[in-house]
Amino acid sequence: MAPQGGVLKGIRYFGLTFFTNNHQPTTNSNMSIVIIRQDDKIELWKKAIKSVDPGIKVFSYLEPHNKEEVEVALVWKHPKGTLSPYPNLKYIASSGAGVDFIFEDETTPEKLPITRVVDTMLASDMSEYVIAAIFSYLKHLNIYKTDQFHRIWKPRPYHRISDFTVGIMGLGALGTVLAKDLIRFGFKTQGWANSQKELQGVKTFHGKNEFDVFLSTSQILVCLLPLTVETTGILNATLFHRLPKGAYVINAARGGHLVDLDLIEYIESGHISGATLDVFHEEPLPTSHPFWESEKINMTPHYASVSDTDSVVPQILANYRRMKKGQPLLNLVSEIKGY
Ligand code: NDP
Ligand code: OXD
Repeated sequence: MAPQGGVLKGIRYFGLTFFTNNHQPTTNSNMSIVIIRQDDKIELWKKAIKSVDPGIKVFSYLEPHNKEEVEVALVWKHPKGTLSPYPNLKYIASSGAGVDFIFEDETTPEKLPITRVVDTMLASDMSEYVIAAIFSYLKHLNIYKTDQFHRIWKPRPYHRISDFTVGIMGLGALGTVLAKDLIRFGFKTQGWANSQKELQGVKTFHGKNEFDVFLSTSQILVCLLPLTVETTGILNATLFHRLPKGAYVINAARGGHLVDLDLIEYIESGHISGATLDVFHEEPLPTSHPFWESEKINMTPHYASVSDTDSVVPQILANYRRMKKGQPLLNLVSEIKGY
């Protein structure tokens, strides 16, 4: 594997998998949540939290507030170093499914539990995105659009659902929902995970030993893995080589999974027929990046599925209440697995 860009350089795993005695619940009603993110959605999240529980104090990290009162940091791609000024944090909540950006921040306070989003809407949105990408590829929709601009009338080989096996890397919250949806459409569906799975109608593989067989039979490969030390750079030349000739690749997980230049090389050689990419090493993707020039790469701006505040805020607040009562937090990230 050839990790690209040192995505997880300085990765650190946190030491707690549940809410322990180190973090006793507090009865101090002055305690609050801080929202730390760099996009323009802080007010949206504040409003959504307030609409469910008007009594909770919620601050943007950019507005004046007492940092000592803050118990929970609700984060999404926070600027590095912005968590350390909070001395009384009880846990860090990612407002998305991924937590890689928290591990990447070497200044994140140690020994704090991390929670993430596990949400049915997030999962069904992802499934819709991947299925849209698959059908666009199968029916050559992007190619016909380009042909249209050049006034070209050229029917391409006809593809049917029954012609393809879709392989999903990652059979977690998102991969499982996608697998079930693909089965409903009639796709031959298989998946690969760390641990053994049983999923009706899905051929399942697990671990390094079964990876090659999984790859060699996946004509459409979808990456829905978390970004960890193990999975960084996993979509590389060795993997592409093992896919059947003409395979199509969809990466909707993280840019750090992909070795960009290996993909370009394999697309140019014809071994990989094309790709749909939603995530990139650097977002927004720099205008000088070669992906912009490739007709066989379809890109979306990290938009495959986005946490919906109405759907997600109740679980954020449920965890907040659990923390207050000293109960174990839900949707914890495992310190051992790193996801
Ligand atoms: P989960 O943690 O629920 O599932 C992860 C899956 O990957 C599990 O099945 C796990 O196996 C498997 N896995 C992890 N490491 C390995 C490994 N080394 N080898 C084999 N299998 C492995 O995550 P989600 O499904 O909730 O989300 C997946 C990722 O999708 C997120 O981490 C995020 O990066 C990305 N994402 C992207 C979005 C977008 O808009 N582009 C939106 C939301 C999420 P096991 O089950 O055995 O543990
Ligand atoms: C997520 C994402 O991890 O949006 O939720 O990428």
